[in-house]
Amino acid sequence: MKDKIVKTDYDAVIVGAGFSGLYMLHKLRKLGLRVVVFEKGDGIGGTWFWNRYPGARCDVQSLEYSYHFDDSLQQEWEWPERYSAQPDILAYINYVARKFDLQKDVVLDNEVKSASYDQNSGKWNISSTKELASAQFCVMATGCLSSTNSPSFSGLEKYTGETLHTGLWPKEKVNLRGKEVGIIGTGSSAIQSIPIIAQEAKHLHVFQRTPNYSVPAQNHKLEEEQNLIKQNYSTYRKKWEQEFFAFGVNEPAGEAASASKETLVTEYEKRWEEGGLMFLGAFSDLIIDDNANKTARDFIKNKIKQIVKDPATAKKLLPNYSVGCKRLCADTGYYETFNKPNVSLIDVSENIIKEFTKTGLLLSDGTSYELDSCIFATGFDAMTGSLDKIQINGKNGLSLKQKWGDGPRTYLGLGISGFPNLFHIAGPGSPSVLTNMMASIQQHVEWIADCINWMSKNGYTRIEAEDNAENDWVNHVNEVAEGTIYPSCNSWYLGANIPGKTRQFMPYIGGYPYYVKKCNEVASRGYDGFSLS
Ligand code: NA7
Repeated sequence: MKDKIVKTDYDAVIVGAGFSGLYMLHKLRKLGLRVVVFEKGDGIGGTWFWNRYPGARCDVQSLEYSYHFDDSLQQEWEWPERYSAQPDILAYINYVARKFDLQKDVVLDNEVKSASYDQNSGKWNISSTKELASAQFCVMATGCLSSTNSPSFSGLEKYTGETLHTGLWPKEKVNLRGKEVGIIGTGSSAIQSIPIIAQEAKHLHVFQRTPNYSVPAQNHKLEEEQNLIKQNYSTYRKKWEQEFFAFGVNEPAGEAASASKETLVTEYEKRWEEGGLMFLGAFSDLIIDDNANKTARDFIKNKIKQIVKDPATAKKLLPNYSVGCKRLCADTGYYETFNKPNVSLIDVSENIIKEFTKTGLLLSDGTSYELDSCIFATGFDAMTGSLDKIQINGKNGLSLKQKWGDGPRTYLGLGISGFPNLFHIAGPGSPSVLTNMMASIQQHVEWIADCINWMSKNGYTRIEAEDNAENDWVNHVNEVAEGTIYPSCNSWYLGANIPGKTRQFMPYIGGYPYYVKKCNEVASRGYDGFSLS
C-alpha cells in the first residue's frame, strides 16, 4: 500500500480542520498559496466535531463565539440561543466551509504522524495516513483541548459494560435510558452533561475527585438582541476585543477587597442572574487577590448550600480553592440535579477508584458499584497533548518532545525556536483558552497570514523565533501568572491533571489587549524576536 502514496509539494500544510485550521486555509488561499489541511476526523469542526456529549455547549455567547472576518457571514447566520449547543456550532462550521468552499482543500480521515524540518530544502516533510507532503510552512491548528485524557484504571479491560468519553462521544445516539450509569469527573463536560443524563438514566452515580465552581448560564433563545447586535456588529466586536478576556463583560463594581458586604451581595446576585463566566468580572481584583476571591467563592458556596437540599451532598460539592483557578463552569441545572432521587454523588478524593470489575467499579474501601455504562468525563491533555502525539523534529533533528521536556516554550505562543517556518495557533504562551477562543484564533491566524505575506514581499523564505525572545516571553508568561490566583490549585492550565506532566502555567494571562499590542509591535518592527533569512 505504502508505495501508492505520492508526495505532494505545497506552500503550506495545516494540521487540523477546526475553527483555526479552516480560517488559516481561507487566509492563505487568499494570498495565492497552495494549501492543504490534514484532519484526523471524518468531518470538520475540531472540538465541536468530537465533543458531542449530551448537553455540550459553548460557554462564550454565540454572537461573540463566531467568525468576524466576513460581514455577510456574520449577518446571515442566525444563532438560536445565547449559548450555542454543539450541533448548532457544528452546523455553523459546515455552513462556513460551504460558503467559502473550504472543504475541497481538506483531507479528512488523515492523521498526521510526523513533521520534520529538512534544513537542506528548508521545507517541512509531513507524513500522514493518506499523504506524504512537503511544504515551506507548517501550521499546527491542532486545538488546545483535543487530546483526551483517559486515566489508566486498573482492571478496565475486564469491564464488560459500555465505556464512553465525553471528548470522543459517538455520532450515533447513545441510549442510557433505564441504565445504571457512572460518570467519572466533575469538570465542565460533566457539569453540562449530568443534568441531561440524569433525565434518562435509571440511576446516575457521579464520581467526584474535586468539586468545581459553576454559575448558571441563564441560557435563553435569542430574539431581538441578535438584531440589535447585528446592526452594530463591528462596533461590538471592537469593544469586546478591548476586554481582558476578549468577550463582553459589564464594568466591574470596583474592588471586592474594599467593597461593603451590601455591595458584594448586590453585585454577585446581579451577575448570578445575568449568568455566565462574566460572573468573574464582578470586581476587578478577583483573579489577583485571594482575599477578594474569597468573597466570590463564599457567595457561590452559599448558593450551593441553598440549592442542594441534602446537607451532606451540598458539603461534598463545596470546592476549597480559589474560584477561577480551575476554569469556572456555566451550567443549566447542575446543582439542582443532585436533588433528584436517581442521582448520587460519590466522593473519590480519598476513597479513590481502586479498580474496575467485570460489572462495575470498586472503591478503595471496598464499596462496589454495578454500572451498565461508565462515562469518562476526565478531560484532556491540554495545550500540548495533540502536538505530543505527532513526531515533530526541527533543526538538527531536535524533537519537540525533547525541547518541551521541562514544559512548553514558545515565543508569543506562535513560534518555537529551533522549528523554523512552523506556526502554532493558540499554542502555550498565547492567551487562547483564557479568552474568547474565536477572538484569539482570528488574531493568531491573521497575524500568521500577514507574516507570511510580509516575508514573501520582502524576499524572505525562512522565519524562526530567537532563543532570547522565546526565553523572555516564557519568563513573562510565568511572571504574570505568578501574580494571579491561577497557579494556586491543580488545573489543566498547569498540566496538573496528567500524571508526570511538568507543572507549568501554559496560557498567557496578561490579557488579550496587551497580547495583541505586543504581537502588532513585533510585526511592525519587522518581526522583532524572529530571525529571518
Ligand atoms: P476537566 O475540566 O479537566 O475535568 C476532568 C474531570 O475529571 C475533573 O473533575 C477531574 O478531577 C476528573 N478526573 C480526571 N482523572 C480522574 C481520575 N483518575 N479519577 C477521578 N477523577 C478524575 O475536563 P472537561 O472535559 O470537563 O473540561 C475541559 C474544558 O473543556 C473546560 O475547562 C472548558 O474549557 C471546556 P480533578 O479536578 O483533576 O481532581
